Amino acid sequence: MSNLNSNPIEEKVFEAVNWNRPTSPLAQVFWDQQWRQIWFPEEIAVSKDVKQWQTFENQDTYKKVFGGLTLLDTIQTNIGMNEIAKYNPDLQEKAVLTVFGSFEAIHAKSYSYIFTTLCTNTEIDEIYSWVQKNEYLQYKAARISEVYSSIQENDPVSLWKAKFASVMLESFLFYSGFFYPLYLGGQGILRNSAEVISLILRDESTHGIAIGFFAQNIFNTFSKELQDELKVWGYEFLNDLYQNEMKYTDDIYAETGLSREVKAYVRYNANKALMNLGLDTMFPEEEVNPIVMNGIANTGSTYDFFSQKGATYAVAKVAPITDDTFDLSNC
Ligand code: MN3
Ligand code: MN3
Repeated sequence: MSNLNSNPIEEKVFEAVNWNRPTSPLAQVFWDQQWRQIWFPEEIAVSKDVKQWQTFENQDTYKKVFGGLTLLDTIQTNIGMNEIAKYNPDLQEKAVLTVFGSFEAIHAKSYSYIFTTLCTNTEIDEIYSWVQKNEYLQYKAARISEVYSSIQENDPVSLWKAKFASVMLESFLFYSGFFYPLYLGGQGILRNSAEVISLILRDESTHGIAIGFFAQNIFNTFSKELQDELKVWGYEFLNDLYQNEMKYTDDIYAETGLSREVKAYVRYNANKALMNLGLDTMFPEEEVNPIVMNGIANTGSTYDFFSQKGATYAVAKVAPITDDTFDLSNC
């Protein structure tokens, strides 16, 4: 009973989220956008891919790609969004991050839906066991999770680092995996599975931009000295993950002869991740396979992001995200 009479000075005051007074400039916009994008894997007829799958020659790479993506989305659900939302001081951003976390759970589950449609139980068990054994996959999971798990209460530096790591995961590290279904889907191969990936990719684009924006808001409060120090940390972190990603790509794409093209796409997305964080790009511009670049444009949906701001809520059939989609200068 003594706890009830503890010193009032030590008592935590619980604050209620108040959406009537904006406390984070774009929280409402990101909230609306994420809900507008709601989708479930079962809405996509992956079973139409079964026939092509039976004669598809690079099943091994395809399964590994999806196994790797499942691990990253599992971490993003259970550690990433949970930890970042927990320590993020702004209550509106916290709500947005929690919603993002729910979508991560949908992503992680959607690969299982594809597996269960295309693969036997034995094959599925083999993939999940491969995930636990692949050193490059485990390495990136460990590096990202470590930053997520190091956030301290009332410590904006560790929170910024976690948001940096989240953007690395969502805008950069997923793309060695996204490449393959987009590359195939763009050529009419396993198109329905590619459609699922394009829906995940659309969510990740929103997350990368939102979390990058939230990270920039923290970064801008730091002194020039601290910013410089954190930039060094950030580029080193990215470079370490990049070296690992090159080995991962060689490992899983060996049988396809596509490694070189996947790597170009990975570098392109590493630059995009840096841009989301308001930092200078790191890799020179190079050509990316146009089939993959058109991967999301081919999904046949239509929609426009910020132009719908303030419009009546509608569950629209949504569409490709392009470089112009999240032009924050319009807000
Ligand atoms: Mn995800
Ligand atoms: Mn995400």
